[in-house]
Amino acid sequence: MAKSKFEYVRNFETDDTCLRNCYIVVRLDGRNFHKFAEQHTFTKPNDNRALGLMTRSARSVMEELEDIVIAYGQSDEFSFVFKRTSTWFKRRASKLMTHVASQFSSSYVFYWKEFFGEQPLLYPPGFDGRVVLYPSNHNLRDYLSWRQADCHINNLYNTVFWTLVQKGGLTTAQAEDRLKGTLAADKNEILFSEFDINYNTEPALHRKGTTLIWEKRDETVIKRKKLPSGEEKDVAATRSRRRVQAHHCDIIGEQFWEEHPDVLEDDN
Ligand code: DGT
Ligand code: MG
Ligand code: MG
Ligand code: MG
Ligand code: MG
Repeated sequence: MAKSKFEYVRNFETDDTCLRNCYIVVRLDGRNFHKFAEQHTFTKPNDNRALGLMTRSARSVMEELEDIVIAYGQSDEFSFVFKRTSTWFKRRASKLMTHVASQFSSSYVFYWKEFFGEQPLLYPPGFDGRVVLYPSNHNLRDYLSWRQADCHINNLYNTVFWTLVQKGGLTTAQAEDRLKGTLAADKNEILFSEFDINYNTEPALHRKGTTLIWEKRDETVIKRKKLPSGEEKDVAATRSRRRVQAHHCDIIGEQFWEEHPDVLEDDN
């Protein structure tokens, strides 16, 4: 087919191919969720409906897009890790990032009702995205550890803050004042001695966030089979199925990675 004289404009596109061998991480973050949470009366500090909807949307991203080996989410953010050998969309950063962001956003709206019931979605939410490349398992694990440490720091602060307000009768300004300069140990102590709350027994979903990985499960299905004699018989068939499994556990230490050795590829 003859090319039009306009064809040259294609050359204005810049190359954004992600470096080979690197894990490609796409992190999404809710746009202005401070306001979104207020307007949709999210419970403080954690709204399980909102967290469930984030996880449902992330599951849809993993199921609909190729090559995501692990995802980690907390608050209004989710990180998706593409396997380092992925060639999906020729590793073009903009394609990967926009597919993740749009699949996630449409899922967030699509599944809203499953989590919020009749409470209306007041306006269309948006999510920003960024792409970061990590060249080694060590760097990738440090990235995920960084997000989980962030989850812990924020959740501990928010848990004490809202306990001081909701149960201690402090104003938000007083609670902020009270927590100024306190260390983690001080915050644990306030919860324990003043409110009888052991932070370590607070829900793991809130303390650890949500990690999604693929897990193989043997599934046994009973099928009715017709025998040559015309007689029917129930036959058990076992097949291995891949499904997205959610975990709310520590991913900073070794245990999780030892228990799931297939998530990361070898460094060499
Ligand atoms: P951004 O990301 O710069 O557009 O602005 P924000 O407002 O999204 O800020 P960000 O992402 O740093 O912080 C997340 C906000 O979302 C934070 O204000 C608290 C809110 N949020 C997230 N999850 C929950 C929840 O479960 N309950 C409540 N009440 N708020 C939540
Ligand atoms: Mg932000
Ligand atoms: Mg945000
Ligand atoms: Mg955020
Ligand atoms: Mg097209």
